[in-house]
Amino acid sequence: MRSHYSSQVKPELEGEDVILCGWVHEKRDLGKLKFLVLRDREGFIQVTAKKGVTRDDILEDINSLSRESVIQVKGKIKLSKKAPNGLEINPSNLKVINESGSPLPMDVTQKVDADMDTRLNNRFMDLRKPEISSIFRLRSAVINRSREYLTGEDFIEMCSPKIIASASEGGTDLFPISYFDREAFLAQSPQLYKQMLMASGLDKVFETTTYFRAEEHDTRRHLNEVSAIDLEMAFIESEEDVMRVLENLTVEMIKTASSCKKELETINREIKVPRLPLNRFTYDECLNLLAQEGKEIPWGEDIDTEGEKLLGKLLQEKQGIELYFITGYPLESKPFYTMPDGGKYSKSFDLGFKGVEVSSGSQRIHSHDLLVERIRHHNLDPENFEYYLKCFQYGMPPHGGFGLGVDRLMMQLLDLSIRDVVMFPRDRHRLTP
Ligand code: AMO
Repeated sequence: MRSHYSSQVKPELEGEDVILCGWVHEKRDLGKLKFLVLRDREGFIQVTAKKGVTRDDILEDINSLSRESVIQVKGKIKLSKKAPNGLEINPSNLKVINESGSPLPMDVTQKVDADMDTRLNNRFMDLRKPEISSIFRLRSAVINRSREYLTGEDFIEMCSPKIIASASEGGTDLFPISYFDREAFLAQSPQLYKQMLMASGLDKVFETTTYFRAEEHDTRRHLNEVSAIDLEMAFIESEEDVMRVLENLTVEMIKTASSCKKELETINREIKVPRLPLNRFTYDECLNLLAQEGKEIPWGEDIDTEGEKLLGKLLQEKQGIELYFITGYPLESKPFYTMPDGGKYSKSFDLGFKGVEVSSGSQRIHSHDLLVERIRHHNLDPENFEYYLKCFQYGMPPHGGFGLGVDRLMMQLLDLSIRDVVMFPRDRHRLTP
């Protein structure tokens, strides 16, 4: 229906006829002159109609059109110093494709700030704002790069089931569903499936995936449906091999974000690309750093949100570090599949980004008997994991992996809340749209 997007209309094309399609963003009536700003995916363009020059029916249509109606405009490109991009369209035809109702449920011109609920209730309209759609164009570029990078590193894309029979990350955060006459759950993660693939000989797999977590948190960093990149690799010497993939991948994703100049300009952000290798801090070092600031965390407990934030602030302000690993967590704080590291520690890591955990991973246990022991230790029943445990009895190589929360990464990258970077977020109170 269109010959050009607004951004493709350039001064060199002066005098040419173009056909543009989009929404009526704004209108201005100066009597003899009528202006209409047409908005499409790529930007804005001014349509200028003049009494005595433009056809009367077009002038009438411009008069009566409601904002946000969908139109098709055919016209000549004319250079104009007064027009926003230095050019305008003089219409020879205007087709009203679908008239918008009014009043509008929210303002698209950003003259009136809407609250988050109004924005999410009208997400289709919220997304018409370039500052909002830019977030998702950038997100798309970043995810695309992750897939490109990992396939380039010989990882095979997998697809794990989202309807599962038993918990993968502990039993408390599951959404139960009815599966014909049996109980089933929405998958918390592809954890058990990606590990099972390590016994298949595929060696290196990843998945761009969805986690379903029935966590009752209501914060700016938690959702109940999460996008993540899950990865697992076999024949590793230690979790260090996995960390190297994670740091390379994350920095590639950040680099891609930093190259999205137009989007960053639209949302008014700058992105710093971290240097490799990333800094590593042990859990014990982090506890010490926090204790020096008066934040005591008993050994063995998770670093809570407040602690994470404080740590992020300290590293950023004192050492200029934004992206960092925390290694050597207490075994007790990690899931049953995590490889122990000499007694009370584990071969695990988290990736922190400006005070928020964006990824966690570990080397996994590959010995069947130790795994059964750890499952029991976590008060889980090995019988429920029979299909998983079987893979450990017939040739399982040493392996490890991570889950990288894409929503969290985007949120930290752009200094926004998690709801800003997810098109249709799911939280405790939101099930529509
Ligand atoms: P974990 O549970 O730490 O690990 O999840 C991995 C990453 O996913 C993101 N994430 C979330 N983001 C927003 N809201 C939530 N409710 C939420 N829950 C998790 C975080 C987190 O770092 N199987 C392991 C990964 C592995 O070891 O391979 C796992 O799921 O960014």
